[in-house]
Amino acid sequence: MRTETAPVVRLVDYRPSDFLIDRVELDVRLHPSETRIKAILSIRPNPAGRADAPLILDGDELRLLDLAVDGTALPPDAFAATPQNLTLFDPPRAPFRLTIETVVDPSANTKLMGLYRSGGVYCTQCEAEGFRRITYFLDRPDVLSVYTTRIEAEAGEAPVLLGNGNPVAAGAIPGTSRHFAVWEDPHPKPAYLFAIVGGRLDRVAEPYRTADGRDAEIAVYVEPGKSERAAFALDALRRSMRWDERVFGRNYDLDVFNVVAVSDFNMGAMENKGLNIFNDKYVLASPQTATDTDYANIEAIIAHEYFHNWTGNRITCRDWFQLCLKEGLTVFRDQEFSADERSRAVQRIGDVRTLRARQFPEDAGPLSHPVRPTEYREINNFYTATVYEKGAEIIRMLKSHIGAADFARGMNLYFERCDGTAATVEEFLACFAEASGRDLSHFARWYAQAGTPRVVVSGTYDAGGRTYRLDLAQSTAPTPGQPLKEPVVIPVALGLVAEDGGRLDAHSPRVRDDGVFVLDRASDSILFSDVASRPVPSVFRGLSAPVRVALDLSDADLLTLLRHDTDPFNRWQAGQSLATRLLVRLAGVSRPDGAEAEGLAQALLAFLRGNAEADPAFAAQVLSLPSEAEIAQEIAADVDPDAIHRARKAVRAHVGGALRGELMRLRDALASSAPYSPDAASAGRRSLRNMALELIAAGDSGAGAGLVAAQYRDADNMTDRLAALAVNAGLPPSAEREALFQDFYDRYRAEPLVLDKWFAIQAAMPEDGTLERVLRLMNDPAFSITNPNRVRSLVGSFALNNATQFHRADGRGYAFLADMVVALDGTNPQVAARLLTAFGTWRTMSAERRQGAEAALRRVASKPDLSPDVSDIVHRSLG
Ligand code: 0A1
Ligand code: ZN
Repeated sequence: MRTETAPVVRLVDYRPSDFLIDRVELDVRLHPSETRIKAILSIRPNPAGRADAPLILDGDELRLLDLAVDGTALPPDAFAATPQNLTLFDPPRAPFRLTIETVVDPSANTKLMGLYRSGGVYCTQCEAEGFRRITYFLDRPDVLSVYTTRIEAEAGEAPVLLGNGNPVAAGAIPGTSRHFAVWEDPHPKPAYLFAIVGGRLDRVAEPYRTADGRDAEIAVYVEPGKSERAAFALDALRRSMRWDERVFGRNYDLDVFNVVAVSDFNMGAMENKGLNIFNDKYVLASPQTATDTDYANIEAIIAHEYFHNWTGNRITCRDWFQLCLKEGLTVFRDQEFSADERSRAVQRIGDVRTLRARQFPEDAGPLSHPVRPTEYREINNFYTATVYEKGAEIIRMLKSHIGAADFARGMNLYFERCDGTAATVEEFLACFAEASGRDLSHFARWYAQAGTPRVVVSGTYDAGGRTYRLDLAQSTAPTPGQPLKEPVVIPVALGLVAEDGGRLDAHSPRVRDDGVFVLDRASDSILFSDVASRPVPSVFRGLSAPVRVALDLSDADLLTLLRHDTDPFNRWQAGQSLATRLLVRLAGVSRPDGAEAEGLAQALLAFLRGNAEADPAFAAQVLSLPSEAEIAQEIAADVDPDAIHRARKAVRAHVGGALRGELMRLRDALASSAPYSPDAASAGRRSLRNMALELIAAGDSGAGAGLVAAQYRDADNMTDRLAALAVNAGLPPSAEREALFQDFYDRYRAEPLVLDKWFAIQAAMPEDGTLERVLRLMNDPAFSITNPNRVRSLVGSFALNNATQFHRADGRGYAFLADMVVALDGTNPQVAARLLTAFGTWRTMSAERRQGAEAALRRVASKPDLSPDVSDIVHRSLG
């Protein structure tokens, strides 16, 4: 076990490694409890390092069996081995070969880092610092090596043996029941991209010829009997590869590309070179077991991991502070892929919803950090929404700031210049500065400054002078360690909309032809001339920067935008702003009157009549009210989740009642008798039908119950059946309601990924008995505390999707989560630490809730032997 107070690692302390490892030859003999690893490392002093330094290799819970330098055993006083380090006090100052033999126990590895077993399959997870749990190594991303890996196992236990790179040899080991495979990866890579897999797996595969003429085979490996559920992932992989060729000019660079699905995995998936390992939730899909959302997630994550082959693998990170270099850029790439494959507007709305739901609160709370942090105690805790999602927003802004053509030139320069290296954010930005001929030093502040900027916008029309002035002012609140903030470079995509929806030919020399104005100081104004009538400003189209916008438009102006804006994102935003304003107001009264939602209801009705059938996916987004968490963010202090829930419920009930006729009509019009297809258009129709069901039930639970029962029974796919079950969860308590849950359980008792949905829906029920329900479900045979997907579905859903019950005024929700974190910390600290981040908004809650949350956090902090992961989060949360 590592110690509780891990030392702080600082960006300013970066030094090149004193040694380099050019080649790694591994021989892994798989065994359930005693896997032996022989590593031969070709080491040389780094000319950029210190000449007289000892060689200190990283380890983590390792046991050394054997050690030799150039084939000769070392005298005991020449080295020291602990579970955490292997030190050679005075290593050769010329190239040498170091042979290390270690032994590990994959079955006992509950942290799921390094080599472990998942459902009998051997697999590895090495990012960020897992390779050191396999052998002693310079486990840092700027040490790049070529790897040859020999894997040996019982042929019966692990008939499939996979490694990075290309397969070069395989066969039985005569006279034994064992066999072996040898894999060679010609591309130098850091240890975090190493992977092996061994097990019984089924395979689906197809040939792939790259645009530049390489013949490769792409394959997906899954649990035996599930190969039909791998077809969609394989299809998504092929489409991702074509897209990267077409849009970024990137070709694949090995003879095989393998994806393996495992059922125990801490994160979503991992981009190991040529051997991606996935949480099976993001691979397996069939119409009967996966929802439209699952299909979309699978497509996006398959693309994300594949795109890492260039942004992450061919060009990797110099150190972990540069994590956004690969993650922000790769998220941007996968978002663009999904936008091209599906609907750009709906994709953007979804991405912004995620940004606001996860990143904005993170950046407003105690865990706020810059996209490129300057220090960390535990790197696992920095795989955050800020690094990923805000990191992607920075790339999006970079593109709009310098323009698409210069952005493309900059990307090409980056791929050319940095290929094969471990790069920094500075090197990345230098490519775009050079390609565009612009100084990006001010833009770079986005990487260093934490917090969500707030931009206040106001407009003044002068009818006599036919001018319109927009005043913009930016500010950013202090964040931990950053009391003072500077202005950042904010691209503002904007336009003016005439009150009657007609065209307005307004001009300002400060707005570019593409409609972007760049706000790069604390405040600025734009003067438009030739403005024929009072306009309605449409600002931050497509949310052109990750900021909060304060623009006090009247309800009438918002209705104009909802009706007439040419930017679909801002049409949607106008509806959300209208609803948010109402919900915040109603959350402030003890008995919210749903009738106050009549204006909103009429606006939505008019919108539906004009748009629903033309673009159902978009219409579903317009109908979907801001979440309780979004309303809480808007209120920002002394939050009472019960009041927010009541307000939202009243508004939904009124809207559902007022729109009932139109919603019923739409449900019929959108019904389909065609067999299920996961394509975006079909999914869009289902999403609007199911949104309609939700609203109808909110308006009239009796009518809702009837529709729910029928849809649940008749559904031929998981999307519709689960949507019915989710609406069922919101109906008043009854025996019928529980019977439906029981039916779902009985149908899917053999399908863990489907039961995860069942756990998640129940854990999110906004009623008093939910905590008891969750405690009961933890004893269900389908639940397992060692499987991260189960834990996230039940405990994670309770903490993150159930504001009224997690933030119970009596503190029992907090106490429960604290108990879970403490219980899990002993087996899987990464999952425990991630659950604990649910406390991130505790300081914004009402006083009694703050008390309960603080007590729970202090109780966690007081436990002896906390992991560095949990210790880091709990202390920052309290700090
Ligand atoms: N690089 C992966 C994310 C990842 C990070 C750490 C892990 O360790 C448990 C696993 C995966 C990605 O961006 O997909
Ligand atoms: Zn990634």
